[in-house]
Amino acid sequence: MQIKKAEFICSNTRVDKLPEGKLPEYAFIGRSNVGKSSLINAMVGKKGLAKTSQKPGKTQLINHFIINDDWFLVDLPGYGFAKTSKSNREAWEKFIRRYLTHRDNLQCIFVLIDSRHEPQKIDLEFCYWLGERGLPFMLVFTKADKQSNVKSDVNMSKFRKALAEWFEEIPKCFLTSAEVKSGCDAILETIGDINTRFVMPDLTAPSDEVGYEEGDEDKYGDVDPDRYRHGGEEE
Ligand SMILES: Nc1nc2c(ncn2[C@@H]2O[C@H](COP(=O)(O)OP(=O)(O)OP(=O)(O)O)[C@@H](O)[C@H]2O)c(=O)[nH]1
Ligand SMILES: [Mg+2]
Repeated sequence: MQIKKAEFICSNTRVDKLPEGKLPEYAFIGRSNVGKSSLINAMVGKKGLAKTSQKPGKTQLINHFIINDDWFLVDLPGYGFAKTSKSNREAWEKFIRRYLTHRDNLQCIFVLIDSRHEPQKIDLEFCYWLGERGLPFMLVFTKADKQSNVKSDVNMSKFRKALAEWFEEIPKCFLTSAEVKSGCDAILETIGDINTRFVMPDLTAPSDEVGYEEGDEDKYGDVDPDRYRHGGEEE
């Protein structure tokens, strides 16, 4: 797929304030610092579209980008960010999980995994969580330029093997590097394929099932959208 246009739309913490789900949507998720924002920039060929940083915890909101006026690409905050309080982490997890389970136009969740490491419990558990809910996902191994292909292949195989204990069918895997832009075209081809089969969800269905609880909004009170909004300078 050729990328002709890639634009930032908005940053959110609330599922009921997201852009209307009329287009197919794809989300990037994974541990903090795994390279989600960098890979989005590499895929669309626009450095600085999604904000990146050497410090984990850069992306803190649900960030929507529209690609070719045709589909949404979503950059999510990373999980497993150690430098935050337990209650803050739980609040984040809650809003991300709510997004993943309530976004009807979400076609595929790309789970990013650092190809340099052996399977990590936190990544495996997140995949199990998606599997239990029947949410469609694929695996994207990142930072392949940092070690030999042999090492990446070994780690990818180990991860697939660990998943095979739980899953009958192992999801599709991609090996990527944002640095040398490898693996990006394969992901874009897959997205292009899925786009051709997209059926718009019933947007008139009642949206009162999002399940907000009183006071939820306050839990995200320390998020300053101006600080975390995308589209600014790369650090
Ligand atoms: N060598 C190399 N470095 C990468 C690659 N992808 C990302 N990085 C670096 O890893 C760091 C984290 O990248 P980000 O894209 O900000 O990671 P993220 O997953 O969006 O992080 P959070 O938003 O904090 O969850 C940055 O210093 C990037 O330059 C890659 O493919 N190769
Ligand atoms: Mg990020």
